[in-house]
Amino acid sequence: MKRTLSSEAVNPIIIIPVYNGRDSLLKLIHHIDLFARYPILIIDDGSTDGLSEKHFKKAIYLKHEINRGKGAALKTGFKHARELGYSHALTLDGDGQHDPMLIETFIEHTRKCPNALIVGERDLVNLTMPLHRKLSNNITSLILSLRTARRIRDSQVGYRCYPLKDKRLWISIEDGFQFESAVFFNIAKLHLELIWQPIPVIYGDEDSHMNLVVDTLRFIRTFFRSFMC
Ligand SMILES: Nc1nc2c(ncn2[C@@H]2O[C@H](COP(=O)(O)OP(=O)(O)O)[C@@H](O)[C@H]2O)c(=O)[nH]1
Ligand SMILES: [Mg+2]
Repeated sequence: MKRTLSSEAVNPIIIIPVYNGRDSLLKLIHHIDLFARYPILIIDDGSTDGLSEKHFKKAIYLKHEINRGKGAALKTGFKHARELGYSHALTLDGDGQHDPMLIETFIEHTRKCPNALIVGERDLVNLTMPLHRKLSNNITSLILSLRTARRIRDSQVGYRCYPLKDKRLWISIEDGFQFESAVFFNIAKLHLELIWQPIPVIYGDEDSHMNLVVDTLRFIRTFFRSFMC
């Protein structure tokens, strides 16, 4: 029988992984403060752009001494949040592509279904996204859907709300961008519920840190690993 947390047990923290994106991160935190009143945990993944603890009055700031990847940063954040007693982690990208106005909508889903993973769903067909990112997002979403026998609508999006209680959801060998795709294998294995929340994505002229060749090869490795563990 699935164990259900009561809604009073929902005690979320916002986690933002960042790598060399100081200015957009500071702008984002200012926006979050306008829309949501949750504690914020920043995981600085070895930034070299001068980001430091002194930039934050209220947010908790943790730093990896060297760049270890988005997945590694998220896992550091989840572990820390869990140790501090938080039940859920709302994650969003530090580059301002995720609208903080929707944080409360994600948390509302979590309050109704505390064991579910809530995932943002971008319009991957019509979105004005760089072509290689659009292709990569659509192809990995299709492959993951076939592999998990679940409809994976947006496999790489970073706007999510994770339940932290059962570590098996977010313990993964993946340290890079593939972490967010690998989580869907865990969802399928654990038979957890997935809730999709449509989100707009604000694409400006910022670059993607993803490398088409390297990250595609890593995704293929993630796919094969899913048969082994
Ligand atoms: N911790 C960590 N986060 C990263 C790294 N690279 C990117 N990010 C974060 O991941 C988010 C998504 O990366 P981004 O390059 O914007 O990807 P895209 O918008 O999906 O093409 C960024 O906003 C950062 O917050 C990294 O090396 N380490
Ligand atoms: Mg981005």
